[in-house]
Amino acid sequence: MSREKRKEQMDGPTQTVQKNGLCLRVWNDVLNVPFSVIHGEVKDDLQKSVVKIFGKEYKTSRTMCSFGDEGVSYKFNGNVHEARPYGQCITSIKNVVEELVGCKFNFCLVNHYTNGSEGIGPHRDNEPGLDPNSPIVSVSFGAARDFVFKRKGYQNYAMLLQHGMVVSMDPPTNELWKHTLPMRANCNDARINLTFRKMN
Ligand SMILES: O=C(O)CCC(=O)C(=O)O
Ligand SMILES: [Mn+2]
Repeated sequence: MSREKRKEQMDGPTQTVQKNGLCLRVWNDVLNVPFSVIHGEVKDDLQKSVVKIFGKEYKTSRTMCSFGDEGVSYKFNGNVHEARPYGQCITSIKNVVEELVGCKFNFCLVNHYTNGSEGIGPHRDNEPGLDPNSPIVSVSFGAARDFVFKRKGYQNYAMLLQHGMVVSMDPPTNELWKHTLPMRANCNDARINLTFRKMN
């Protein structure tokens, strides 16, 4: 990436959203990491996770793994994800993200969706230890997918998450709004999402 392009990105987000507690900063096409490179770094660590729905346990169709500073772990749906050390590619992405957003992160959750038959239902990131005062930053690679924010009594807010896009979900977004990656029958390609988080 040219110095001019990088400087332009460091000057500010491509788009900001500020309404009804939905506070987003969006940088388009800010990371020129090929899908194959990020996939190559995480593929051996990806595993299905177990979720509990009405007391019954199911395996997720998407696969996940996590990376973080030494000693950091993350509870997700009752599963403890021990953070593995960041690889080279995630380290370089983390450095760019921290510079863009202006915060430091100590944990990165990775989700891999094989195609549009895999998604994630409406939820808040409300796992114990997650710092409520820190942004949660989503970075997308591969297939473009719709991403929808929902809050009772308000109109949904939908956006398309495209390869190389960085979205900072700033407080109080995660407190007030749920987010979901709906299934899409017409999507045949894989997608990887990284979310950078701060755990206390
Ligand atoms: O894949 C995405 O864009 C969202 C992932 C997500 O919301 C999560 O892991 O909590
Ligand atoms: Mn989430």
